Formats: sequence, structure tokens, C-alpha cells
Amino acid sequence: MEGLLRGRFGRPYFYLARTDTTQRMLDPAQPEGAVAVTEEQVAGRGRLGRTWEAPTGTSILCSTLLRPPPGRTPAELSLVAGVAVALAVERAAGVGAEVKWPNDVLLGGHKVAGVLAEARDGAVVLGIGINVNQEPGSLPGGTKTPAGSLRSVTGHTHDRAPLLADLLLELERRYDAWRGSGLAAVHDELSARDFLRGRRVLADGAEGIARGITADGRLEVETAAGLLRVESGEILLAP
Ligand code: BT5
Repeated sequence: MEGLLRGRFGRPYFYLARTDTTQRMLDPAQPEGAVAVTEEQVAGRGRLGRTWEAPTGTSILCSTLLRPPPGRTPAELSLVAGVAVALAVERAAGVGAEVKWPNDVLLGGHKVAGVLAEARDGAVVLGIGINVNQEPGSLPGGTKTPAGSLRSVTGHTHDRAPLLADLLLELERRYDAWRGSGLAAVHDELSARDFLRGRRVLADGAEGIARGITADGRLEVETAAGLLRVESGEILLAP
């Protein structure tokens, strides 16, 4: 895998066949761009105390250590990473990917990846899980957004190492651009892949139409009571 790396991200590169969560394999003392990868997580994490489920050896499960400069808003990193994941995934799958604000990547309406950004001592541990080779029957069922994998969408398996190398390079490029000029650096790529735009959604208990992602990363929702600018949380499609 390390031979495929083309940028600074992934140096150093930590690999364990099995771990609790890759989020805990990194420590803020390591250099920016340190990456942790595993085949199996026994305590894979989602946001808000939720779990991330992936059968051994099927997925990309990785974390990257980032040190955002003062003046930038670390919460935007989920969207920056979402764009990088979408670009890498769509190149591998040959199908356009979408970002579902704030942290999911979808192929054909199915969630194939999730991003988890956790602050740690001034650094951010950015976790990315991508479903690559799960067969439809081994994806989690009963999820709010139906789960998919590259395999379930394209009908064939995909090599994970080149996809991970591509992902780390896209992430590095988008992160460097964001360091320089904030979310504006990826806003066009993000807006072009905005899954929620134009859809009827439930946000903060209110129902409305998602109108897009603002320059500072909020989701705009037009409701009967006016325009909401949602900062964080969970967006459900209205039934
Ligand atoms: C996320 O959380 O989508 C962020 C997932 C981040 C996972 C990576 S893997 C490497 C790194 N190490 C970790 O421990 N985590 C990161 P959230 O939006 O809360 O979505 C979690 C929800 O998605 C769960 O409650 C399930 O409903 C569903 N889910 C769980 N596993 C899934 C999967 N493999 N594919 C699609 N949906 C899944």
C-alpha cells in the first residue's frame, strides 16, 4: 500500500489487521498527515455515539491526523472530506457520487461512506469509512439512509489499495486548498454533488425544502416559517 502513496498524507502509515477504532490509533503528537488503517474494527464509531459496521476486509477504514490552522473552522472538514471521498469513489465506480450534508457520501441514493471528524488537543482526527466490497446481504439493514457499497452499486469488486491512495491524495489537495481559502475552495465541487438540494427534508423538527449549502457550510432549508440555516445535526428526508 505505502508504495502507492503519491503525496504527504499517509506518512507515517500505521496498519493493524484488527483494532477497536482507527480513531484511537493516532495521537496528536504525530505529524499532520499520519494515517491509520485497519481491516476490522471491533468498536467502529459513527457520530453521536452511533456505530460503524463493516465485515472484516471489505472496506476502507482509515483515520488521518490534521492540524487545522487558526482562523479556519474545523467543523467544515467533514464537508471537505466528503468532497474528497465523493471524487475518489466516483472515479473508481464510474458513477456520479453525491454528498449528503453533513457527512455522508451516496452512490445511487445509497450511503457508501461516512465521515467522522473528532477534535483532539487542537488537532482533528478525521475518520473515513467506505463500503467497498460488501455484498448486498452483508450491508447493515434498517439504516435511515439505505446502505450500499461500490460492489452493490457496480456489480463487481474493487481493489481497495489504489482507492485508498487516490482518496488520500484527493483529501490532501482539498485540505490544502481549504487551509488557504476555507470552504470556498471546495464549494463548487460540493454544490455540484449536493444530494439534499431540492428535496423535502426534516431538520430540527421543521419540514421544508433544502436549498443548498451556504458559503460557511450550513444547510439552508426553506420552511413555512422562513429560511433556516442548519449548523449541525441529522437531516431526514420527509416521508
Ligand atoms: C458516520 O456516522 O457516517 C461516520 C462513520 C465513520 C466511520 C469511520 S471508519 C474509520 C474511522 N474509525 C471509526 O471508528 N469511525 C471512522 P453516522 O452519520 O453517525 O452514521 C452511522 C449510522 O450509519 C449508523 O447508526 C448506522 O445506521 C449506519 N451505518 C453503520 N455502518 C454503516 C455502513 N457500513 N454503511 C452505511 N451505513 C452504516
